[in-house]
Amino acid sequence: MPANLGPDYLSAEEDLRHAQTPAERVAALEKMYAALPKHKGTEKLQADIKRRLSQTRKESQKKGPAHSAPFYVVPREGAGQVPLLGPANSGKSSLLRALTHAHPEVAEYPFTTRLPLPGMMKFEDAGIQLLDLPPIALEFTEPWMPQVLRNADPGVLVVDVNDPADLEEIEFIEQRLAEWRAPSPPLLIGNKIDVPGGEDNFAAIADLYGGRYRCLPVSATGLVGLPQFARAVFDMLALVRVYTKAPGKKAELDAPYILKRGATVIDAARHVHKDFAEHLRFARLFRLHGERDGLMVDRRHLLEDGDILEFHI
Ligand SMILES: Nc1nc2c(ncn2[C@@H]2O[C@H](COP(=O)(O)OP(=O)(O)O)[C@@H](O)[C@H]2O)c(=O)[nH]1
Ligand SMILES: [Mg+2]
Repeated sequence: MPANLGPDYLSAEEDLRHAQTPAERVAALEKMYAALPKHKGTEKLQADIKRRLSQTRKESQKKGPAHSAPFYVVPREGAGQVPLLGPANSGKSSLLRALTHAHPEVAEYPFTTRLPLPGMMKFEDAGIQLLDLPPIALEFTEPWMPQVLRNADPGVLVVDVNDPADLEEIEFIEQRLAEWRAPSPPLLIGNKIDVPGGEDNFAAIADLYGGRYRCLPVSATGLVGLPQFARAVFDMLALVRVYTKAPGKKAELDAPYILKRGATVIDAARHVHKDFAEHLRFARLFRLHGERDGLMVDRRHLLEDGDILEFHI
């Protein structure tokens, strides 16, 4: 190696050693090249850096780091995508089966299904996608799991109320989610309350975890608490359902527009039609059950679940 490499070159080389991403490597290599004295003695080195630069530039234009897990997404459908999280045998697949038309394998899961399985759960007139997953377990986690969870909405934690080991898993699962930068579940589902002693076990769990999670008792196979489950998941997603109506006509109640809580009249207008949003003067607000009939509201008015809007442009 030629002796006359200055401090700039050496510090750039140091940057390269610590670079975490292709973009950082490109930056370091560019600095090295710039700091390199250009003469006969460094020709080989110049060529070498140029070659690595062009290679790394190509890499940095690809999506994600070169050695990451294969890109895996479950296409979103409905008002939310809610993963079922929990240890093995807590009843995640049974819940999916009870609440959707999906047909997950029950009982043999840890060794059979290796992919997330979506199913559409009905909550009144809205559809919410549930994702059945293999357990988050100490021994093994699917490489695609972090990515799928990061792209999903917050999940629900499903435990078997009669299995004390499941409670120990809660900490472990939360830890993993934090490592993966995936959202923490706001809802704890205590499953299998049909088993003798199950209700008492659930009460004890709710005592213990009620401060941290909203806790809900269900029986996936006994079909107990399932409507409450659907409502709790809808609440967790913090959504509002909004309907529209043309002046002088009846409201269109077959399919709601679904927006995030906090959305306003103008957000709803944008959803419905670009022209409404651009030319909106005001809206009239109706409710499913008739109170506030036709109240005039402006574009900043905060929407509530069940609002019916009549746009005036
Ligand atoms: N008694 C009872 N058994 C259940 C209930 N839900 C699931 N199971 C049983 O628990 C076992 C594991 O269920 P599964 O849905 O495969 O759990 P997963 O591993 O979390 O997907 C199966 O034998 C189910 O039949 C429930 O609510 N009550
Ligand atoms: Mg399962």
